[in-house]
Amino acid sequence: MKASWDIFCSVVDNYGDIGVTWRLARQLVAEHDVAVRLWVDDLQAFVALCPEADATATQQWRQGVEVHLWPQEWEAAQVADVVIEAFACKLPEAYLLAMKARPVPALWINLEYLSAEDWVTGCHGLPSLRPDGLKRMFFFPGFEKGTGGLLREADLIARRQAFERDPQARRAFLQALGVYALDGAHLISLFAYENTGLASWLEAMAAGARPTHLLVPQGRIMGDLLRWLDVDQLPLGTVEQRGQLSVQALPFVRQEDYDRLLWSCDFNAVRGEDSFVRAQWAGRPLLWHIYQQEEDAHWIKLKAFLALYVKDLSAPAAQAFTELWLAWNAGADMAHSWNAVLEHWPEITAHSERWCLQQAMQADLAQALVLFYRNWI
Ligand code: TRH
Repeated sequence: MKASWDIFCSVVDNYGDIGVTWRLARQLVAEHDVAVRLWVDDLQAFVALCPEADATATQQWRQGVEVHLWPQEWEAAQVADVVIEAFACKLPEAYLLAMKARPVPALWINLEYLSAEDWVTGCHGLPSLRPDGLKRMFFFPGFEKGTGGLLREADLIARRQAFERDPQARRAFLQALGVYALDGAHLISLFAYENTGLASWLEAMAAGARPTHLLVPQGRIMGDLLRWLDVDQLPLGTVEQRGQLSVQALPFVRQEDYDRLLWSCDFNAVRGEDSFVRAQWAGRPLLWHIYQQEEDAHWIKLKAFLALYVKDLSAPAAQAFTELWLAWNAGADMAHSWNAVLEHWPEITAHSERWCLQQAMQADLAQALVLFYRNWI
């Protein structure tokens, strides 16, 4: 009989919580032949990533995953063999009681946020014993040996590389989105939170030596963009031109198409957790807008990743790249660091692919979870 997995996801805000858990659920079903129930408390966010989903259904099957609306009143449910509590989302009391009563204990895993900080390897896989006798294991995704790795479908890199070898596929994908970029223009995607640094970046691109076409999926950065363009709206399909910069809004596309968008661009600005990882798998230069945490805890996380990422770049390229990321996350002026990054473009581009292939040598997160379970039983 297949092992059963329950994944619990509470959508705190935005799309990262459901983005990660939906991706993990699909991969477990597709590659590890397990039965997965995904419990989500906000189906609207789910529908954004998987548009054929029904935002009103209490239960539905999507790509082999049994997706449930996380009920307000929990009735006794059969506890799965493996229980994933994503991002400490707090399991329902009734479910915990059922876990306690289970004759064969379930493996209870708290799937943590991604961080490149040093302490992660020391905490990955550690148990925490609770007064009620239940044991919860802490599972940390990460970039280095000794962590749980990153979410990556087994064929992802091969699919991306096949897409890159097929210019017609790229053109067709972009044209379906209404994108007709100039030959030779830098194509950039922009997915970010509100950012006061945006105007200076746009100015720099508008004044640049070569054309840039900026693609902006619907989202939180739109207000800053409209303000700089000095327009009330940017309807889908229209292109606003300012100097060397053309700007186009895109619809929020399904999760699989967002990958293709990243693969189609020369540079991707991403945010949060899942798009950040996907941009790394795209093997292209990226700019990360990290999710802000209380007491500025996110700066430590940002700098830890940067230190790791730029290690193999030349000193001037590493400096330009680091300054760009720091400026973006501080909402500061981007002009100087953007122009510096442009000077090191070929090196940074080659490094992005190397980083991707190096990271792809690690076991992926789904694989690591399955192995963790096997070792546990
Ligand atoms: O949306 P995010 O900012 O998500 C989060 C949440 O805020 C969460 O609470 C926080 O804890 C976490 O960040 C760190 O960014 P993220 O993680 O990149 O999630 C976005 C998802 O949306 C990702 O799965 C990619 C997907 N996406 C699409 O499917 N289509 C699109 O057009 C775009 C722009 C994104």
